[in-house]
This record gives sequence, C-alpha cells and structure tokens, in this order.
Amino acid sequence: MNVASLDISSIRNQFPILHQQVNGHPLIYLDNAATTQKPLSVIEALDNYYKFHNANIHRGAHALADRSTGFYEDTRKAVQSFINAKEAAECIFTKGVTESINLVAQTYGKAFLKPGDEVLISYMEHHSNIVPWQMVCEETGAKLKVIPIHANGELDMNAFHQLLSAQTKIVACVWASNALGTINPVKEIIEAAHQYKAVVLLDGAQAGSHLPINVQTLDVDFLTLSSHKLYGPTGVGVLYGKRELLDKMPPYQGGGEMIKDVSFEKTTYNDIPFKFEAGTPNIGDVIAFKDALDFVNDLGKEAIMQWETQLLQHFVMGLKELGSNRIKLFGTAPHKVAVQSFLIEGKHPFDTGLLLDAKGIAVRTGHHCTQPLMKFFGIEGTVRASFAIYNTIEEIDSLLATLQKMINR
Ligand code: 7TS
Repeated sequence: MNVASLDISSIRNQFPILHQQVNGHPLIYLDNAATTQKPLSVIEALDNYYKFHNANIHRGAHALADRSTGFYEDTRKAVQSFINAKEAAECIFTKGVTESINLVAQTYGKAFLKPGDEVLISYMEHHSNIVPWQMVCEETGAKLKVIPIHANGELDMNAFHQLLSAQTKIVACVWASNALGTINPVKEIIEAAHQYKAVVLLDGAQAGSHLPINVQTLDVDFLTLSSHKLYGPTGVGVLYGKRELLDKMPPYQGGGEMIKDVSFEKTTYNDIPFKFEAGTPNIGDVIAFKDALDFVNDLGKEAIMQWETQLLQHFVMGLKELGSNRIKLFGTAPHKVAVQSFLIEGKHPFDTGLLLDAKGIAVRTGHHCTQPLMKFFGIEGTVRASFAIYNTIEEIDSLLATLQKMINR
C-alpha cells in the first residue's frame, strides 16, 4: 500500500480511544513515542482470549491449553516474519525493551565481559540502554564508552569509528531516538563493530512501528522491540538474538518452563526460546500482539513512514514559521522518524504541556528518559510531539495554532 491509498479517517475509526473529548476539546493524541493507541482488532483479541481461550500454555493436556499455546506460538511466528528472523526460536518474549536489554546485559554481558573490555553506547540512548550496561560494567570491570553526537542530533560517526577497538565487545545503540527522532546508520554501525568482533544490540523501541526490519540483511546480533509502541498491548516485548549467541548465553531467570530436567543435584536448561521464558508469560497480551503486527503489515511500513514523514514535515515547517527566535527545535537530522522536540523561548516545557493539555492536546514533556542527552543540549527537558499513522494534518494545525496563541500571549 502507498500513502495515496491510505484512508486515515477509516484508520481512525479503528481506534475508539481517539473519539473522545478531553478538557472540553476533541482529543489530539501526539504522545505516540511513549505508547501508541490500540486498534479494535487488538482490543477484541485480548477480550476474546479471556472470554473463550484462557489457559496456561505449553503444559496442559486439554483443548484450551492447546489452543492458547497455538495462538501464543503464532505470535512468535508473526514476530519472526515481521523482523525476518531465520527461526521463530530466536524471538523471545519479554515485558518490553527494558527487560530485553537487561536480559542481554545480565546474561551475555555478565558471562562474557572481562575487566578491560569495553561496551559502547551513544549519547542519545534511553536510560534503559544506559543503566543496564553501567550495572554490568560495574559487576565485570568492563568500561562504558559513549559515542558523541552533533548539534543536529546525528551520531558523530567519525568518533564512533575511532572509539571502536579490539577492546570493544558490545555496541548497544538506539536505532531511532525517542527524544530527537534521529534514525541512526545502523548498517554501518553493525558492519564496523563486526570487524572488531563486537556484538551489536539495537534498541528498536522507536524503530518498530516506523521502519522496515530485516535482522538477516542487517546481520544484527540482538534487537529489542516493545509491543506497546507498535499498536499492541503493554507488558510485551521481544528480544531477537542470533541462535549461536542465545544458545551460549546462561538463562536470565530460573523457574518453570525454562528447564528440561530438574533434580536437587543438577538442572538442565530448556532450548531457546523457552530457556529465557521462565514462568507463566503474559499470554493474553502476547496473543493480541499478533493483531497489532497484522495491523502494521496490512498498512505497510512504507505507507506508514510516508504519511508520518508528511506529518513531521508539516509540523516542522509550521514551527519554523512561528519564528526561530521563539521556538527552538531539538533533533534536526535529515533522516528521522516522526518525533519532534522543541522549546518555546522563556517557557518551561511542563507549563507548555499543561497548556496544551487544557486544549485536549497530549504531548510529552520532560527529559524523555534521556538525561545525558538533555545535559548535552544544556536543558532540563523538551516538549515532544510524536506522530502515528492515525494523526492528521488538521490535528497538527490545531497544535500549531495553540502554540501561536501561547507565543503571542
Ligand atoms: N528505548 C527507547 C528508544 C524508548 O523510546 C523507550 C521508551 C525504551 C527504550 C523503553 O521501552 P519500554 O517499553 O521498556 O518502556 N520510551 C518512552 C518515551 O519516549 N516516553 O515514554 C517511554
């Protein structure tokens, strides 16, 4: 599907939450980088699961258990195809990107990092791709190094190449920045890191709903996704890892499901993906996640990206017309997902957020869990508008008109 054939109003009709008044105004939801809204198909899948299918999976000898297990594994196959993994078993379900990154840090990191080794992250990481690495570096004696960025929010790739060395064991980098929108040159990062035999983890939290993903052509070692940023339920994430890495990693948590055999003397672990899925997982939400993937696939990433880019360009042009002395933009890289951070001269971002909320406009304000990035810009936080497939030019015009009034006041 291309952008011309998208019918945004019929897409909006699939999202019941959008059709409400907030503070006396029609809701304008522009906080999609925090979490997207969910289409009816996802809401109904969740509802149907609990009405008709609910049972624990991979263990029951009865019809409901079989059915639930089948649906759960169908989502795994859908994830495999969504990211073009070689095997479904390389796709592990977690709670979200945060848990996926912690899993890699605490298993791969703890098992294979030694004193003197280096973990390379970037200045624009979300805290969830900083703190887990700090923790494992403290535990193992490895060193955390940081790729700097340029003022427009692009990675300093010269610096990246210089930071790489035989000591670099892990490069953990965000694919698309949640605060700036920058799309990083991940293919170049992966190829360069592999020359030094470092493994690469991509934080795909923001890339998931916008960019086509092919883990095999990228040759990425680990990729993380969150369902709730991809039109799916909260509490579900994905960790993709290459089999040869996942096989040699120790388990993350011990418990049911992740074992082959347990005795008090010795436990043998299950094969992937089950080795990393201890306990009863978030079955219903995983099952409904498939409907979110179907929703994105039916529209097509290309059409989604084209529409969101039009929205972003319209917004940025409008902001520029409001005057660069009044509005400062953060994140002006040429390749971006539909996220724009900005500040109104002399106004605290939180106050801007409150005034917009009074008009029914939902944006995020604050540091966006990227405090080191905010420190780089010498600010506490920004106002961030982030767009999804159901947003419209009219909504952006309302936001711009409200900002105009705030500036004139
Ligand atoms: N990485 C990036 C790039 C993110 O944007 C987020 C969440 C995470 C990791 C963590 O994902 P989670 O699903 O485990 O929470 N980002 C945001 C945001 O921008 N506003 O709220 C959450």
